[in-house]
Amino acid sequence: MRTQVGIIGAGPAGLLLAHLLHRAGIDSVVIETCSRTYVEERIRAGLLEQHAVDILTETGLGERLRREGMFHDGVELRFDGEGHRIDLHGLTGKRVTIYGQQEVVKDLIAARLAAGLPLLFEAEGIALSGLDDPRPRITYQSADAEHSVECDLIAGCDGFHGMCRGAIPPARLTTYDRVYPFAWLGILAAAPPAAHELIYARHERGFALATMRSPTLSRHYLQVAPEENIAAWSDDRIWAELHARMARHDGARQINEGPIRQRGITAMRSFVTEPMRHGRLFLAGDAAHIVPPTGAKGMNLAIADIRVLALAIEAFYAGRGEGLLDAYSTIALRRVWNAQRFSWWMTSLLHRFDHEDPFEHKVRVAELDYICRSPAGAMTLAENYVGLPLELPV
Ligand code: RFL
Ligand code: PHB
Repeated sequence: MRTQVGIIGAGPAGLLLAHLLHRAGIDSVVIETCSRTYVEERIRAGLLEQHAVDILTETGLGERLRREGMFHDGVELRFDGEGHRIDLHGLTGKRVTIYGQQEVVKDLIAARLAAGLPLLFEAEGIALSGLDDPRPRITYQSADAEHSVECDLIAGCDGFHGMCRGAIPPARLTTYDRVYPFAWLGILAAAPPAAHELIYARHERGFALATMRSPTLSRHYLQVAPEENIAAWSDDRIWAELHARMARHDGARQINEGPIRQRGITAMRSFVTEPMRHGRLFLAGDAAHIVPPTGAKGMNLAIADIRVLALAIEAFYAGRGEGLLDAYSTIALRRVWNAQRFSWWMTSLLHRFDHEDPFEHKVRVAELDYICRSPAGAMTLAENYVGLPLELPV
C-alpha cells in the first residue's frame, strides 16, 4: 500500500491531522492499536480553548459541539474558604468550552468513516523503518496478515506510551521530565455540576477541581498521593473529601452527589522531547510532550501542533519545499514550553506539597490573592488559560 502521510494513532492529534489533510486534498492512512469502542469511550480531557473550537467549527465539525458544548466566560479560584471569579471573557474577549475529548474523537471518526477514508483499528506490531529515506515505511499486522505502507511522511500521534518517540535514536533527542509528588483521582458522576463554571480549589487537605460534561454529568478531581489505591476510596469518602475541599466560609454546600459512573487515578508529569522531528517522522501531541492537567492544556496543545504540522505538509505538497517542515518543531515547541510553564505554575500554585512549610503556603495564597485582586494578575491567568494566540507558519 502507498499513501502520502502515514499517521500512527487515532487520538485527537492523529484524527485531526487526517481530517485537515483530507480537506487539503492530501491522502493519509490512520493506524491505531486499540478498538474503536475503546478510543471513543476513553474519558480524558474536557476543556477546549477557543482556537480548538474554531478549527473544528471551520472544518465542518462544529454542529454537535455548538449544540452540546458548554461555553464558559469565567472560572472560579477558591482558597481560604472564599471563591473569586476570573472574568476570562471580559479580560481577553475569549471563552473556553467544555466538550469531552471523546466527543471530539467521535466526531472526527464519524467524519472520516463517512468520507470512506482509511482508518484502521486494532493493528498489531506497528513498526517504522527508513525514517531517513524519502520513502519511509510503516509495517503492522492486522487480521493475521502482514501489511506494509509506503509513505512520504509519517506523523507520530500515538500518545505518551506509543512507539514513535522510541523509533528515534536516543542520541538525537533531548528530553525534559518532571514527575510531581501527587496524582489526581477523577470521577464522573450522574449529578448536576456544582456551578455553571469550573471551580479550582486550593485547600490544606489538597487540591480539588469541580468540572462537568453536561448539565446532568459532573466531573470532579481530587489531589491524592501518587501511589494511592483507588480501592481505598469509597463513594462516601470521595464525596466527604470533595465537600471538605470545596467548603466555603458561608457554609454553602455546592457539590451535588449522585451515582459515580467512572473513577480513575492519573499520575502528574511534565515531559518534553526536542526536537519533534527526525528525518521523515514528525511527532505531535502527547507523543512529544505531556503536561499536568491543572491548566487543561494537553489536548489543546495536541490540536495546536497539528494545525502547524498540517500547514507545513500542505506547503510541502504545494511545491514550496521543506522550509515549513523544517520550522515545525521550533514553532510547535515555543507554544509547548509556554504551556509547560503555565501548567507547572497552576499546579504549583494550587496543590499541597507534603514538605511545604508555612512560609511557602502563605506565599502561594498571597499569589492567588494577587491574581484575584490585581487586573494584571488576573490577566496573566486569563490569557494563558484561554490560550495564547496561535502562531501559524506562513
Ligand atoms: P492520545 O489521546 O493519547 O492518542 C494517542 C492514540 O495512539 C494510540 N496508540 C497507538 N497507535 C498505534 N500504534 C501504537 N504503537 C500506539 N500506541 C498508542 C492510542 O491508543 C491513542 O488512541 O494522544 P493525542 O492525540 O496526542 O491527544 C492528547 C490528549 O489525549 C491529552 O493531552 C489530554 O487528554 C490531556 N488532558 C487534558 N487536555 C486538555 O487539553 N484539556 C483538559 O481538560 C485535559 N484534562 C487530560 C485531562 C488528561 C487526563 N489524563 C487521563 C491523562 C484530564 C486527565 C485526567
Ligand atoms: C475536565 O473537564 O476534565 C478538566 C477541566 C479542566 C482541567 C482539567 C480537566 O484543568
